[in-house]
Amino acid sequence: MHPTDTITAIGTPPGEGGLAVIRISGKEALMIAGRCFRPSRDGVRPDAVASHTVHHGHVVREGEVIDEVLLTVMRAPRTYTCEDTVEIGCHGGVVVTRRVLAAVLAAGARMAGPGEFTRRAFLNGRIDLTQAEAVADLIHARSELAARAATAQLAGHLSRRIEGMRDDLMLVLVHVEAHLDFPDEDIAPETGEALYRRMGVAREGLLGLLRTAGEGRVLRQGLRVAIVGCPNSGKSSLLNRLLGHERAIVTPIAGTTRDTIEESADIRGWPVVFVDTAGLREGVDEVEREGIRRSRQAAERAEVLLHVMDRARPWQAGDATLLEEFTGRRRVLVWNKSDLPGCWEEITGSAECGVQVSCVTGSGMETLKDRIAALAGAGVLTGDAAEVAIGVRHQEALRRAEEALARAMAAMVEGIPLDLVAIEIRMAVEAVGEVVGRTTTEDMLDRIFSTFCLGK
Ligand SMILES: Nc1nc2c(ncn2[C@@H]2O[C@H](COP(=O)(O)OP(=O)(O)OP(=O)(O)O)[C@@H](O)[C@H]2O)c(=O)[nH]1
Ligand SMILES: [Mg+2]
Repeated sequence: MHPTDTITAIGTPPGEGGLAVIRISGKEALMIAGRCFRPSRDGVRPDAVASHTVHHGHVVREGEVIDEVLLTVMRAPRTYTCEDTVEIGCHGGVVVTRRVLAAVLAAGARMAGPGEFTRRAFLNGRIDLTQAEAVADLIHARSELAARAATAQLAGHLSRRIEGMRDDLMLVLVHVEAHLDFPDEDIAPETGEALYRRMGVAREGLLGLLRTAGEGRVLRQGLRVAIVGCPNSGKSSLLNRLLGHERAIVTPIAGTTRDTIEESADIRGWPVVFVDTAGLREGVDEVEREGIRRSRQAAERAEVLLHVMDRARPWQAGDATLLEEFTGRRRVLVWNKSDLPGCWEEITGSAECGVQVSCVTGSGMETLKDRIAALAGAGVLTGDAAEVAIGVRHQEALRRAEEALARAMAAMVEGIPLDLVAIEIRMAVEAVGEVVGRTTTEDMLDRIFSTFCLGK
């Protein structure tokens, strides 16, 4: 379980930059660094210097100087992985970085797999599984709220909730199992009731966490919002406005957009993936028909639709058909071109109130962004995301825990033998424990860490 070899990888993104960092972690890290580092001051040896110190020198390989570097030496256990760690800060060129890495590999380190440094931090007990996952969430965060939620998870907010819940369930389990040792004695009614109440509280806690799954998913994957409507209604103009730059081509010609265009944006802190689509009408030519097929596909895949309508031209039969096509979907009706005289009033009698906007003047955009943000969150997370929003893996395990607990509670009510109740409670304890990684399998860890970047 506990790895003993020494791993290395480039910790910074590939490409050109001012600096790059090559990490080395493991028992031999200081020795390996010593083999490829020539200090500027005589006598500085990575395995002899004090912990958490920085040293100037050169990386050399077979006598050849590869780069001028700063070497940071950090001894276990106060490091990211809890192991001896060396970080080499070198120049940020693609080739020079690779050559420094090659020198470290030649000195005896092994190339790290994706997420292997974080995996070691987990295996060495510095962080639990939800915190390890938060590292990946933080790196991939595409909005401010997403980054803040990941930081809170990394700080252990979710871990503490989970551990607290697990402790409560353990207590119940211990009580129930104690009674199993005396099969002739019935559990006293008041004890039974107290246990049942405790289980109810734990179950409420589980349900509360499960309610954050929707927001957790949006924070991690972004809310998919398709911009749909008739040709020329201003869909591409709206995309550009929401992004704040001219991403899509806008012309007065109906049928300008053919292919779907996807772009991410940060809307009131929420990560949102906007998809601009071809205007929906009877396709004129083959290319446009294919575009329209893709529009409908994008609309289907989206969680929210922005249905754009041009109020400055007379109402047409097609408008009603489209409104009809998307009823029942989570959508915002966007009445565009409010800077021009309107030809028709908003559809009245509909409970949906639209948002009046102008892509030319920008009026109404703030209201529209508020509406999109409101659709992103179900209101579980507040503005400051020091809260918890669970991910898909957590959701799956917690749901299993909740179901087992519900069965245990039902069994108690029905007077089913206590050993069966205990089995269900044990299942719940184990499922909750999986979230923080108390019970893991190699497979499960492989799956989690394979989504990490190299060098993390
Ligand atoms: N006056 C005014 N014109 C607008 C507004 N929004 C878009 N337009 C104009 O409407 C025309 C069509 O805009 P687009 O954004 O290309 O429309 P679209 O819905 O993407 O059109 P297709 O890609 O063909 O389906 C362009 O000439 C825009 O300048 C607006 O709010 N006010
Ligand atoms: Mg367009």
